[in-house]
Amino acid sequence: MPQSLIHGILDNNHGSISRAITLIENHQTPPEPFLSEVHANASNAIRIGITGPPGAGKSTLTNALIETYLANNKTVGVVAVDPTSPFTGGALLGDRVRMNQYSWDDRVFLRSVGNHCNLGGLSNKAQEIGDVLAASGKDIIFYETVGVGQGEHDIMNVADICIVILVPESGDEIQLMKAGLLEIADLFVINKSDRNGANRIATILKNILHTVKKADNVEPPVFNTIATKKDGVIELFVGIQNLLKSMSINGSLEYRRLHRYKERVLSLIRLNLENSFWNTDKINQLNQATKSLDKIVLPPHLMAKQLLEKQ
Ligand SMILES: Nc1nc2c(ncn2[C@@H]2O[C@H](COP(=O)(O)OP(=O)(O)OP(=O)(O)O)[C@@H](O)[C@H]2O)c(=O)[nH]1
Ligand SMILES: [Mg+2]
Repeated sequence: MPQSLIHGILDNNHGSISRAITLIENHQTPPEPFLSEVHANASNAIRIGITGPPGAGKSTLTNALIETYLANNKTVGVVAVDPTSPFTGGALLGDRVRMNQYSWDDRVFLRSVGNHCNLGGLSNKAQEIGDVLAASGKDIIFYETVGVGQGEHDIMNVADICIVILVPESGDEIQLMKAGLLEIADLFVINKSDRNGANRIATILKNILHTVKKADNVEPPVFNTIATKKDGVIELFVGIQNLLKSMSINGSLEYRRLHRYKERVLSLIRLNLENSFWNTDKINQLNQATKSLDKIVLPPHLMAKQLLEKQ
């Protein structure tokens, strides 16, 4: 990766940012000086995860929040992660974000990425992409991802705070509990509050949050919005900023960032060890041994031991 690309990113050149993200998406590990430069310049951005069911209004709400952050002199990057599409280099997924009014605005950078069926890999990439955006000077980075029951847990590991968006139709008490959303949400939004049942679901949710305390004992606030009319967006913005402030004071923001750093190191080590372990010989041995069920003679732990001891 040429030095000019790094300079481009640090100068907030959106073409350079885009090229760097494509390199990351295409599994090309950027060279060490690049990563160091990016990391050295990437510490201050706030990373906000936004998840919720398909069509809940995540993009519309993100769009409205972008406007509010811009009005408060903050610059914004958005990474929309589409768990149903493979990586495409970002070109085809653009319409999913539906925020093209910012194409020529150098205060806002938007990018869609696919999932590539590998959430461990995805969260590393999503973090590297976040680092690039942070190094370009973006103050706020949104990760939008469709919450379909599991993937959001992984993508949420990349954010400082997580916003879960529900709609009045999001179901009864039991469904909310089952969805496992309580543990990941720092803040809830009931969007489409122009529809029937918005107050009802907000009340149910608040009751649940009051009785089921999270590990950190903090009760996530609940906001009602109508994203299409920008109703409730200022209140949500203030809620986010207050949450960040209290997390910064009580140390949980620092704790999460440290945890994230450690997880990244651990996952890179895992990746590295696996890559250096497997060679054609070992892959062949495992494939031979697992050709059919009646070919299997060793219990799994002995098979693993044999492979581990192989030179
Ligand atoms: N009535 C109503 N419609 C809304 C509201 N917010 C968003 N919508 C509409 O809901 C539809 C989906 O909105 P998106 O913002 O694309 O939802 P999304 O969650 O990003 O969707 P995916 O990324 O496809 O999962 C659009 O037609 C929006 O105009 C709202 O507050 N009220
Ligand atoms: Mg969307």
